[in-house]
Amino acid sequence: MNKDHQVDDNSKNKQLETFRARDYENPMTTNQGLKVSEDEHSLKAGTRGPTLMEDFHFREKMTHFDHERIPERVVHARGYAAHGEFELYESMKKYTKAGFLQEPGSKTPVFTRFSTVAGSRGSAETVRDVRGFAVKFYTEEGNYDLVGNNIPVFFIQDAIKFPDLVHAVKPEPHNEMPQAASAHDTFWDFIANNQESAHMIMWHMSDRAIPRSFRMMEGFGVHTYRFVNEQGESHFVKFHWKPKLGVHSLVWDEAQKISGKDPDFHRRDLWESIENGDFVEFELGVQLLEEKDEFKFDFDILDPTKIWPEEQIPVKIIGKMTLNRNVDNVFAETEQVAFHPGSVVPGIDFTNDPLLQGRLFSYTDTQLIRLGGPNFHELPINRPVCPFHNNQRDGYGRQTINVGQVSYHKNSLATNKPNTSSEQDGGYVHYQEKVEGRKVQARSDSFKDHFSQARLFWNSMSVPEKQHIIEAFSFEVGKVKDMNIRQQVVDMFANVDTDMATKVAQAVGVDAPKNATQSTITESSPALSQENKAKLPHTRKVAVLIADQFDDAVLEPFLKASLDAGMSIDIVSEQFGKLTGKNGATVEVDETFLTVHSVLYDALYIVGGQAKQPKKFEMDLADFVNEAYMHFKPIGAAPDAQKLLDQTNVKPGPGVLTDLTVSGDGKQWADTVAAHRFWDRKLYD
Ligand code: HDE
Repeated sequence: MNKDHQVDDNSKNKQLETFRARDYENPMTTNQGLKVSEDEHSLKAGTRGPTLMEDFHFREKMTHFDHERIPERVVHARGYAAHGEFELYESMKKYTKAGFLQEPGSKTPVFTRFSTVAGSRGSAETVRDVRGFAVKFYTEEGNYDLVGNNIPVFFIQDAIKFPDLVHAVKPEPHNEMPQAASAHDTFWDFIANNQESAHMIMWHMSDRAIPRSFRMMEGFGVHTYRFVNEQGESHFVKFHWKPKLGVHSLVWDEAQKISGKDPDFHRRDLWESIENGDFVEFELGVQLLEEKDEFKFDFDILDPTKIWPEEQIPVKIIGKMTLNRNVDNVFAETEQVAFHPGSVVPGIDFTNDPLLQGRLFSYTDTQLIRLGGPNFHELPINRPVCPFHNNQRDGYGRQTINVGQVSYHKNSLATNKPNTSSEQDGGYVHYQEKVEGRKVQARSDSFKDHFSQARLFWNSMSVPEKQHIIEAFSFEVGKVKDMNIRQQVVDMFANVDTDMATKVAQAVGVDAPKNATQSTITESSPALSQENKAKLPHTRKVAVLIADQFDDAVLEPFLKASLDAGMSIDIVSEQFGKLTGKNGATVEVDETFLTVHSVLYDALYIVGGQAKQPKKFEMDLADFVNEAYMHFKPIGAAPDAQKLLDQTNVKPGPGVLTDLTVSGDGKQWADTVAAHRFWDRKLYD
């Protein structure tokens, strides 16, 4: 590797430090550095007179304000990000020469932005949508961007259709509704008429599209990329991010209510975890395939609507990303970060996936309009940590002061500097894939099976997951006004599962599908079900519902055991202030029934207080508890709380721990909280 490119682990943090402006520690000046004497009153001709043009400070301040906004991202506008590091577990030398994948234990700074796709920048975060999962690795050989999603496949197979997909899912142009939602006519019209979307839609209707937290969802590179090693040998590779906390979701009713109660639910969750020191961990996995095996499967490995089933091609875990620092300024970092799948390093290369090929054009193009010109790579968050030199010059917002006479290649005046580097010296050389063919506007026949993997996904779901998919279809298609589109959707998904489509048809009031040819796939892939992922109590949010004269003998050990298990606790009551227990212990109220709601918590513990509570407390508590019960959440109730519990809809059964006193490590409670949802709870019996 080129020696000038070596940087240390903290390089990104150090680099950013030089750009941090601690304005709050300094006297106010204009942008020209002039100290300001007055910032409350504009310059006027007399206290009641007109404002004068001469007031340069007023004009500078107002002009800057008038230009504060930039265009939001055309997709993925609503996002949130954090800094961290990637640590390699195992050398990938055998497969790739990428510098950051050589030495076990080596660390690379990263910046990761999660996002929704369809909504605008101010939209709610818990909508049903794909989540973006974009990671920028600041490597010593330049920035490498792994720009992925939380779903491993995509809606379309060729990038030329992306504008159509996005136009269809965005709010309808004539009335700009609905915001951040796919439940409307144009989206489902697109789906029914572009059946390559079938597999993606199964994921989109599943619980994956309503994650509980950015910290609890998987990430996928989606496309097939290439690893290339020192010897020039290539392997196909797919990338996976596996969250340490397992994969968890909201329930749909809850997700919709959170959109109102806390539209910032996901960013708050990420921000608070990092502030609390609960750093966010994802392991990086790769699926590797030898070049000779390219045609071994019954799907085309270049088709982005297909997964490589993990049971056939195992995911090899090679490292871990830890997000451990929140941004200092959301605009400067999260909003101005510019990802690009074409930002690669030697050892990582592309394939002919037609979706990927189109993306390689789109991402630079979009930054030009969004970030106002060709110099966005100079913004602190986008700067590589290694030096960069070339003959590009000028343009809006240029920050580098290029010194010297020469800005062209080749030259003799500067001894041909900046000079190119050979492959041995770290120069990027494209993989010499042999390509031949006629120029055609067509798709390979091997891309034409749209339903086999959609059915593989369906077969892999647990009973509750299948039920959620049917309910999601019924909601989404039920919002479609055009009955003909409803019918087309039902007919399309009968190819995946006729019984599922028939249930949706009943729910949305159209005919059962006729002449369906359900896919004959009988296999399943257990890795696709969320039920089979890790379940931990760590960082689960628990609300303790409590009033004055509470049973302190019960509360203290409960709090200790829950905190020891890594849960986070909010004391919730009718109003803020201190509550006093029967034995004189006191507890401070964190939130009230007005400021929070059960949808914002993973589990409840009902402690109550003195025997008779005001009616309002009882009603607010019952509302809180009933909702959590409907959302299949763990509920514990202390012995004193039984009377309160009797006034709710809660029945003894799965995930309901009555007469609960926690002692020691509180294993039963911790296991119950870890389970997250109790789908076999009978709500209506
Ligand atoms: Fe993107 N996508 N995309 N996309 N995408 C953008 O780039 C595009 C696709 C993804 O947090 C845009 O900077 C095309 C697949 C993420 O800043 C834009 C196609 C996957 C983000 C763009 C796709 C993604 C974007 C908008 C079809 C998963 C947010 C703003 C060929 C593998 C990154 C921007 C962030 C953002 C184009 C499809 C992931 C317009 C043309 C497939 C995570 O350039």
